[in-house]
Amino acid sequence: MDRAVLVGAPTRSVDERLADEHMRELARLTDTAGGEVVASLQQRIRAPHPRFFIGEGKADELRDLVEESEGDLVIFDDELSPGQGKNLEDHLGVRIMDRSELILDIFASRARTSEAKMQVELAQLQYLLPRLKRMWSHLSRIRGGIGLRGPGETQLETDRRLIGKRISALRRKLKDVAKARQVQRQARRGSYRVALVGYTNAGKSSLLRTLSGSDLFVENRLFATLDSATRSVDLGSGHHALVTDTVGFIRKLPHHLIASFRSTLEEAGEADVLVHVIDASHTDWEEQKEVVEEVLEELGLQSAPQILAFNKVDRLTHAEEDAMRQRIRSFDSTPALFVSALEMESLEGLKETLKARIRAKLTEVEVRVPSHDGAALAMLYREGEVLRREDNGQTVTITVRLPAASVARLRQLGVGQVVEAD
Ligand SMILES: Nc1nc2c(ncn2[C@@H]2O[C@H](COP(=O)(O)OP(=O)(O)OP(=O)(O)O)[C@@H](O)[C@H]2O)c(=O)[nH]1
Ligand SMILES: [Mg+2]
Repeated sequence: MDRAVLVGAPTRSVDERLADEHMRELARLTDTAGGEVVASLQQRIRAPHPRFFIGEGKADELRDLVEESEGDLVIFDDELSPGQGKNLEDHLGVRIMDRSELILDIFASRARTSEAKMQVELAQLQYLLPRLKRMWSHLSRIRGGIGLRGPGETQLETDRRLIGKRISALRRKLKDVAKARQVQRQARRGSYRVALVGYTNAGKSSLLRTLSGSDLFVENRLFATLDSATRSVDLGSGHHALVTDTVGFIRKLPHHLIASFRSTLEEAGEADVLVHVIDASHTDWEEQKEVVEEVLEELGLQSAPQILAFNKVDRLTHAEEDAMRQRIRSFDSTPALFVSALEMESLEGLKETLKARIRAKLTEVEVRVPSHDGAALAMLYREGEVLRREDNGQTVTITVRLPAASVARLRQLGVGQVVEAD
């Protein structure tokens, strides 16, 4: 296990409490990556120093600290330039990582599907390319996914040209996968689609697990989920939604990662509504919420319809919950709900809200079908909400609320007579 020394260098404008929280988060990331935190150091800076990011005196102090604590890895909370990384490595004599690299490393060890693996590898290679000189020494330590150690690829794959080639190959393959997924998505057209987004560890997977009663990986570590998973959720009264769980966001998410996960996240963009899951029990939920909003903006999703789900309220006292409701009221007009992913009953409000949205999208039509057309009748009951039914011998007249796609299909199939009700 790596013995890690953490370094934070917040600018003077960041308040104390937040700066501490950022260090705690870096420690959690280190733990998630399998490292052990043996020491940490902070310096307030006005602006990054060109040579070491932190000041030169502080860099000497860091060297002593590394020695004292027998650290073999130094992790910076901020992104280092290739030059700074190299200078620090020379000065300290141990491996240097920055936050981006740490996150990439976690993603690499956690990616499961081939698509996620390719996305992470692409991001890693793009990060690696300008830092090749420094990386050369510890390339072999980068775990999984990077594809440099596959069979028959044992030697000099680190060459820039080859990495460049690999990057284009990955881009091509990912494009194909994205295309295949689009076909899959088209098959889902007509269903109401919900995407769960939010900060890592907010409880997205837990929420979907409870809503759908299916098995999904949940863990009290960062980035438990890297691959989006979609489940059908029964909302009651014959309504269903397809709910997608997505990768969690984090402060200073490396932009290469956002770029390579873009196509997976684009799926969120096609959803009818985004449910933004917030860990209400986290002291810094407001900052986390802002981070998520920033990433959504980067993905061009800032104006997608949203519902805020304040999760983990089981951990709040009534007083805390009340205070929070007050705070939220002052925000904006985004609908907000309090839930606990661990308690099914607390999710009723969310289900009702989704149902109301589905209803608002349905078109009410009157359909007259021959009474022997069992298939058509079954379809109406399956896909819609039947409001009235009149049997008059040869024909059945059904008033039903249907998704637009079903109405179109009825017309296409020429099933009976379809009249839009008003
Ligand atoms: N007390 C409490 N714990 C919760 C609740 N929802 C989730 N958790 C816990 O929070 C941790 C993270 O839950 P996940 O569902 O894995 O969170 P996630 O948002 O999917 O996280 P990533 O996949 O890492 O982005 C787990 O330990 C859950 O058991 C809740 O409503 N109440
Ligand atoms: Mg998850």
